[in-house]
Amino acid sequence: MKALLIIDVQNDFLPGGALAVPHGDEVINYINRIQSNYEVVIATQDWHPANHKSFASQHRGYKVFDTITFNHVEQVLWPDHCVQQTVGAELSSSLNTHHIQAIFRKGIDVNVDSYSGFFDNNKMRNTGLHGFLQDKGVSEVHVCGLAADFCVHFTAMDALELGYKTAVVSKATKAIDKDAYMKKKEFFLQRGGIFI
Ligand code: VGL
Ligand code: ZN
Repeated sequence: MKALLIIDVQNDFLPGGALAVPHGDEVINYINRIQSNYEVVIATQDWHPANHKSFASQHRGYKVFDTITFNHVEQVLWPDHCVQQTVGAELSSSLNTHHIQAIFRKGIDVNVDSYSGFFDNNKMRNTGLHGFLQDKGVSEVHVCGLAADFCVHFTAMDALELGYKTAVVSKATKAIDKDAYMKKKEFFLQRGGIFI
């Protein structure tokens, strides 16, 4: 069984949003078109409390896109984004949600960021996504959505590590930082990931 994982197609990651991914809106039509090719379709939603520690606003003396270390992991400090119950956290109204069988929320723990749809960044907690896919008999996942260099990348890396045949859908993802994404792409390919 093959699953499509639609990562964080939320208003805050789209043009005009708090953490807008350049050209992020351009992936939506393509994602809508391919959904019917999959037996299983799920979505993730970045879902932060208003005082989430990944926000630069929570760290005196730091600004957006600075990097700090906490809980022994590197953390980029983001603008406030995808705050629970806000319009910015909603899935885009342009996304066809009819095929989506389940939505997995992440980044809920105030102290830990969660780029991957499977695990928190410190790998202490899982979202239930792996169990869901196992129950459905999924062996192959195709990952799309936003942003290519963060949540899509780390979801795809975890999928590989969990033993799924894993592809990133190139036409259905956009990066926050295209140049920095190059290195991450290499790493994904080295681990056995593919781009389709
Ligand atoms: C994301 C940065 C912070 C993403 C989420 O969805 O790629 N990036 N939170
Ligand atoms: Zn986030």
